[in-house]
Amino acid sequence: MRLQDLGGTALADTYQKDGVVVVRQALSGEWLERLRCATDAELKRGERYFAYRNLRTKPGSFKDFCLESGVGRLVAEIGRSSWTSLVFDTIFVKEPGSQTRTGWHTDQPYWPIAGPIITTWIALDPVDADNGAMEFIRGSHAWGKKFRPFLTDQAGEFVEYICKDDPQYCDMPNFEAERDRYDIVNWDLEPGDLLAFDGFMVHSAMGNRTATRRRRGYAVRFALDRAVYDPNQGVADWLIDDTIAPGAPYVSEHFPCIYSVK
Ligand SMILES: O=C(O)CCC(=O)C(=O)O
Repeated sequence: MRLQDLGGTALADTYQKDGVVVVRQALSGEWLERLRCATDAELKRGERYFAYRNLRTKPGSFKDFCLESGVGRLVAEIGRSSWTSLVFDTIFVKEPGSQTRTGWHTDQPYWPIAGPIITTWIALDPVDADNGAMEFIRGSHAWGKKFRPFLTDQAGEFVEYICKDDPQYCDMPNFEAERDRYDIVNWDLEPGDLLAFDGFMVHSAMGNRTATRRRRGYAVRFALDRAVYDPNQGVADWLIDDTIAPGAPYVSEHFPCIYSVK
C-alpha cells in the first residue's frame, strides 16, 4: 500500500486542498476479505450503530490490518507527515432498509486531540447514493470552525448538543436544509476503495434505501505531525490518556506510532 502506486502526490495535493480524497483500490483482496469476515463476526454483538469501536485493540484482523497492511505509511504520505499514530477504529454498517442519515458533523471536536488527524474510511461493499454513500463539504476542513459535539439516537440522528456552554465550540448550521449553499461531494466506491478525510471535515452519510445491498465501512483514525494531546477539548473518554502530557504528540502505549520516516 504505497501512495506512489495508488495515485501519487496528486492525491496528497487534493487532500490538502479539499480535506478529502478517494484512493481507488487501496486494499488487496485478501485484506478486504479478512475485514469483511471480522466485521460480520463483530456485528453478531447486536450493538448500536456507533458502538463498534476500538476493534484494533484485540488480536485479530482489525489489529493486523492496522499494524501490518501499510495503511500507516499511506496515511503519512497523504498527509505529508513524518509519522502516524493509531487513534481508534470503528465499523459502520448500514444494512438494507436502514434509512437514517448519519447527521452532518465534524469528528475532531469530540476528541482530545489538536492538530492534524486523518480518517481512512474503507468500503467493504459497493457504495453509492442508494445504499449510504458518505458526503463531504469540500474545503470545510479549512473553515477554522469547531462545531459543538452532540448526542445522537441509536441510528445516528441528532438528539441534543453537549458542551452547551463551552465557548470554544459554535453551533452547526443546518447543512441538510441548505445544501445548495455548499460544495457537497460524494463518490461511488468499489470494495477496497478508501476515503481519507480531515478531522475537521464536515461530513454525513446517506441512509441505505435499498432492499438488498449492505453498506459496510471500516474507519480508522490516525494522528499525524503536530497532532497533540488536548484534554480541554472533546468528549470521547476512551481517548483520554494521562501518560501523554498536554501539548505533547498524541503517541503512547495505547495510541502507538505505527509509521515513522527513518
Ligand atoms: O459511515 C458512516 O455512516 C459515518 C462515518 C463517519 O461519520 C466517520 O467515519 O466519521
